[in-house]
Amino acid sequence: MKTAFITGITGQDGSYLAEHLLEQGYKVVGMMRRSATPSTARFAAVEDRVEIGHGDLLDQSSLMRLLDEHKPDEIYNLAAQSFVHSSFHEPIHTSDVTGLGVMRMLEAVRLVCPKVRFYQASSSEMFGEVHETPQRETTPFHPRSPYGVAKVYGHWATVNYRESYDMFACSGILFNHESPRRGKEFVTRKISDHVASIVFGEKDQLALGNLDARRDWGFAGDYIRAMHLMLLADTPEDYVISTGTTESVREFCRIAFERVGLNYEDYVVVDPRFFRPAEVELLLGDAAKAKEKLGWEPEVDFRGLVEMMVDADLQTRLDMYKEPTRGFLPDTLKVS
Ligand code: NAP
Ligand code: F7E
Repeated sequence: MKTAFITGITGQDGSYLAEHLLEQGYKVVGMMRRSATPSTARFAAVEDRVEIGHGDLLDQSSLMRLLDEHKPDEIYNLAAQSFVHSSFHEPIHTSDVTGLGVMRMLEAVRLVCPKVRFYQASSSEMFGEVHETPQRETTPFHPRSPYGVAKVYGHWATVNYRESYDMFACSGILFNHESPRRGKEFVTRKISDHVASIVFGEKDQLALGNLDARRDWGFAGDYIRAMHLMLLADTPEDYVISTGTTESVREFCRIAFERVGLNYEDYVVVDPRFFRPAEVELLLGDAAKAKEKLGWEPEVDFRGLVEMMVDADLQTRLDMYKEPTRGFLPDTLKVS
């Protein structure tokens, strides 16, 4: 039985990846950092099948101890301070975790288990102020936030360790991917959660920042399959993972409110607090290499993603309130 070691197991991607790898017959070890209120909610469905090891990307010795203890075949480095907006408020912390944390993982691998297959969670935020559209593996980087800068560092550290030490190290340049398990600070989940709150009378409006920003949004459940495929390939390479479509925040709002028979213009207000010092205006990925070499393709389209997220947040409220106070509910929801 192969062992997979996942950092960031409590996050959105960590939970989907753990489920996927367990289905594929892996033993899964997840790294969790100490917290006053530890949260295993996202991977609750498989909690009793995941082994937890305590460690932190800020603590080199914990990483080395865990790799030595568990001797994994594959490592997925998903842990990061991943919220771009916060990276402007906590640039040093973000650099330490999201940038230097990758180097700590790579050093732990080099010293403890150099034959392991290593995946680094790189990001389309590295393209930032884009130099070409669509963005592909060869597009130059121009990050627009401390988060993006830190991810560029982690990306090149991964490439460098592959070239210097012949390690099987891959960097997945993933475009935005979302799900009902997305944190509520990210715009997609903020919108779906507010739609449900508005329908059930908890809130009357939704305050957002830049409605014209465009993203290539996919479903997290599709994207974690690509991570696994990268580590199963014959050679370690870097891949763009994206849907090849781009939509605005405004369009996400329009479809989300339409799902419950409401007009987003009646509820969305623009609040300057949610603007960033520098913005990434447009992202659109070209995942042709992943399709050709890994056979990877996304299964959920943009509308399917929006409706999945809105429905999940409605379902949670429906279980509490039974009746909506505004709009209507999709037929597929179930009253318990
Ligand atoms: P997420 O939900 O924010 O999860 C981040 C994870 O990192 C959490 O488990 C968090 O643990 C952990 N973490 C944070 N600081 C840590 C530290 N010092 N030591 C150990 N663990 C730490 O992120 P995600 O959406 O699943 O994304 C997974 C990875 O892909 C991240 O590296 C992200 O930057 C990258 N990425 C995401 C996207 C996307 O659209 N989702 C796109 C491209 C790349 P706590 O629960 O303790 O906070
Ligand atoms: O913002 C705009 C905001 O915070 C998307 C992370 O997973 O994907 C994510 O980073 C867009 C931006 O994600 C609000 O200005 C408008 O243009 O959902 P987001 P992100 O910054 O794209 C990349 C690929 C990652 O790697 C990151 O880890 O939406 N926007 N109004 C807003 N954004 C937020 N959060 N809140 C608003 O009210």
